[in-house]
Amino acid sequence: IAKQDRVLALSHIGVAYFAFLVGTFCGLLQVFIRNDALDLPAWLDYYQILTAHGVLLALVFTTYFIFGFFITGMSKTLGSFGPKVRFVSWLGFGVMTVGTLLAIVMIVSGQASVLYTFYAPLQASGWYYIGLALFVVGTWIIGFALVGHYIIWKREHKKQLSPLFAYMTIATIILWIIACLGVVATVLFQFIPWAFGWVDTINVELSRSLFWYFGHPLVYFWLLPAYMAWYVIVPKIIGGKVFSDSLARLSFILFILFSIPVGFHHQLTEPGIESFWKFLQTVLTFMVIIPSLMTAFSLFATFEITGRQKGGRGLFGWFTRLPWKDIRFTALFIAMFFFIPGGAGGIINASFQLNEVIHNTLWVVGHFHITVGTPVAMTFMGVTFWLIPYLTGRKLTKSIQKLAFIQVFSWSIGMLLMSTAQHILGLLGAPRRTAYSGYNGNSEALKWFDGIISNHVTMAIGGSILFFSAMILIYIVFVSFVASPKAVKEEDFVEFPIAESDVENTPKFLENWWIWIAVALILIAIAYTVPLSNMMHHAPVGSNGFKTW
Ligand code: HAS
Repeated sequence: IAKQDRVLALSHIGVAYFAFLVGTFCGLLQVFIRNDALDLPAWLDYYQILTAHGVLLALVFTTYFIFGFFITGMSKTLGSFGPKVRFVSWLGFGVMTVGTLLAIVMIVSGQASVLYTFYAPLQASGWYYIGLALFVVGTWIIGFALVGHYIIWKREHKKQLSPLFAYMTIATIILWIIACLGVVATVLFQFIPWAFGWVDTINVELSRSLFWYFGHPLVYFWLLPAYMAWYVIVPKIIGGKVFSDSLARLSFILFILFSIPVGFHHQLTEPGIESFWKFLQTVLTFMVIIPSLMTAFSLFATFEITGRQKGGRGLFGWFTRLPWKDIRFTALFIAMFFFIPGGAGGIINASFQLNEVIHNTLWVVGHFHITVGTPVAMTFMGVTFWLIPYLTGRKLTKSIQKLAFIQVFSWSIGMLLMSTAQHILGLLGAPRRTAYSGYNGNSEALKWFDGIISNHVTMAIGGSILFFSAMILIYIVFVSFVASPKAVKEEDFVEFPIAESDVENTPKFLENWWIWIAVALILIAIAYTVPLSNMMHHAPVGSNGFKTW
């Protein structure tokens, strides 16, 4: 791909890994505080570190990495960007980075210890919300640039289906833009006026609902780029092709339809929302599980077909024919493996009654470490190993590959220990989001930590192994950016693996975005209009006589 596109992509990936470095350090502090092994100085607050950890890893690392990946893949599959697309992308990068810096300054200066979910009535400095708004606007600008690049390609290739990678990128951007409407509404119309003191109250229930309207599809904004690697890149690495082009496209469409009208499954224990609407959104949540089950089916099929083609016999012989020594594959396979318990945990969370048991406990923290923290993050790691050398034109040396194995295995072990402890402690009743890790010496609470796995030490050991793994990764990233020898010979150049995908039988209507956007909006209207308008109707009245929106 063109040099300028490489620089653009590398800038995104560079910021992503800087956020990763600081964010994982905050994670290390986190587990030691919870283990009562670290007393923070008076100027540093537990919630401040927790906010930095969540924002830097869950929002900044993921988003920058995702756009770096999209830019590379779009330039690779649709051709290099034109000057306009490139200019708009840089503009988006600039706006997003100004927003990120503003938000980080607010967190570091202790004026935004409101966690990454920034629920009202917790209040941060108004500048924090401005930073968040700029961050989202920046992503929209880059998103529009990528959509523009796609439209130009479509004009030149009339009646052709776009390459699978580009199709999936556009689907993810559509999902992201519709999802952000909720968070933009609450930030602009509720948080900013309230935080700057222009109104004196805030409608808490409405703000939480608008947040989760955004918050749940946010997790699919993280997941879908990982699915792109699983669908498009893994088959190429293992020497096969995409199992079914239509199935892959359909699963992305189902995410556009069902990932948004489901936010209430994060609010099942909250008053102010009638049970009927919670129930409806629970049903829709079960619909959004289907594309993940389709993905699992498709991956198993790809593995089995390719393994058999390579001579694997018997019921499981194909399994041994997969390229286990190739870190690009092994990392992604382990990532998928973690998503089996991760997804099962999600189904438990979404079950209306079972949610009563796990809500606001450490179980949820365990859940998101084996969804975004491993399947997604480890897929990004597995992609990083070849993506940076591909962009910098440097070698992926044998020693780096060995280190990458150590990195991926240590991450897996660390995550296994930490998240298992969190799940068990959560089931026993340990709350999340609390600085009181000793639970004020409550003897009943201290009994939770009696078991070997549920011991707080397990969590700290897991967290320390994770930090060790993170530092190896930072080293690999650094070497791939600047220190590894330049590739000169043909065979030293690292490829961007893209699998063949047969489009002959793929129905064209799958790429008629307007149909899917319209159906998505109808579902959102059904799931949200009545409950949101009820919330606005009962909104508190401020001292100025206006209802606080
Ligand atoms: Fe979740 C809370 C429900 C998926 C992230 N989730 C969270 C939070 C985060 C998060 C960050 O209903 C906490 C938010 C907060 O701070 O409060 N989640 C679900 C459901 C799914 C789900 C139904 N979550 C995710 C993903 C995330 C993520 C993905 C990040 C990327 N989640 C919930 C609920 C809550 C929640 C409630 C609120 C809890 C509460 O009360 O607070 C589904 O999408 C899951 C479907 C997935 C599957 C798995 C398919 C498996 C595949 C792998 C195949 C493997 C292969 C390898 C091929 C059905 C595709 C095989 C190899 C072998 C050897 C076998």
